[in-house]
Amino acid sequence: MGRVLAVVIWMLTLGSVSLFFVKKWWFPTAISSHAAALDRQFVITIIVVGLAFTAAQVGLGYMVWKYRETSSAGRAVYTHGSSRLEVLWTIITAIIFIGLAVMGQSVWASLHFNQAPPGSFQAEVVAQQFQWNFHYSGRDGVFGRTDPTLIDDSVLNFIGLDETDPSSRDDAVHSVLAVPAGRPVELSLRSKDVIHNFWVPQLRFKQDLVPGMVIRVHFTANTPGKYELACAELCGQLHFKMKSYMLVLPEQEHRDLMTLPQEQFQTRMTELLAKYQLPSY
Ligand SMILES: [Cu+2]
Repeated sequence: MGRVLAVVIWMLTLGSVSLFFVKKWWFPTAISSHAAALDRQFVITIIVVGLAFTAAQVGLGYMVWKYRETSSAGRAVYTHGSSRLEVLWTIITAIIFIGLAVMGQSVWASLHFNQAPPGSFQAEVVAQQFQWNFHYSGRDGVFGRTDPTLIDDSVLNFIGLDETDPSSRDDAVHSVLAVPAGRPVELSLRSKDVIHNFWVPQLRFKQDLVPGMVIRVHFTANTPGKYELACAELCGQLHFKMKSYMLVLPEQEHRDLMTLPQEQFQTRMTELLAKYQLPSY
């Protein structure tokens, strides 16, 4: 029985590790400037963790094989093990994992701690159960005033836009995010109710939207196209419906869209959504 168990352990190990070599299930192609660095960090981590996992499982199988029950085996004896070895491998593990964290944090910090480059395209994001609202500043580049007391979903004023403010006249609000290709984008993320999470897999980051906070993130998307945008935080019963799209548009097409008045903006957005296809996985 011991031998069978050892072989099962080895087979499971081989099976699960081989999934990473098949490369059938992997990330969708990345489209953002920082994605290569994040992917590199991920691959390094998975190799290190994969080696440790394989070594531990092979060792486990070996022990199960070697110390299996046999007719000649005597009674089991208790052993405390080796404190020196325990200290040693704890230190090695700590060095490896802290090392990985330090290596990864520079990529992470460049996204989350640094200011967005000047001239970034700005969009305000207001998440709610269960939809995304993207607020665009329109032709004047100035966001109209918003006020939580003006929020009224029944008249489709999801973000509380103050219609009496002159800068809000050319603003547009849509459930789809449209960003320019090759230009830095800064999003200001807010939530009206519970914690949501902004996630476009091709951008390689997720960011929570927390009620009462404005969280800024920036990225540069380089490949024009249509991408799925999901809420990645279980935010209620209809969480699964909280999905939308991110359109990455060539700069001119994006500029044209942003200068359209509200009604034409909606129509153009529908056309663009039909024009671009989702990437195949
Ligand atoms: Cu959500």
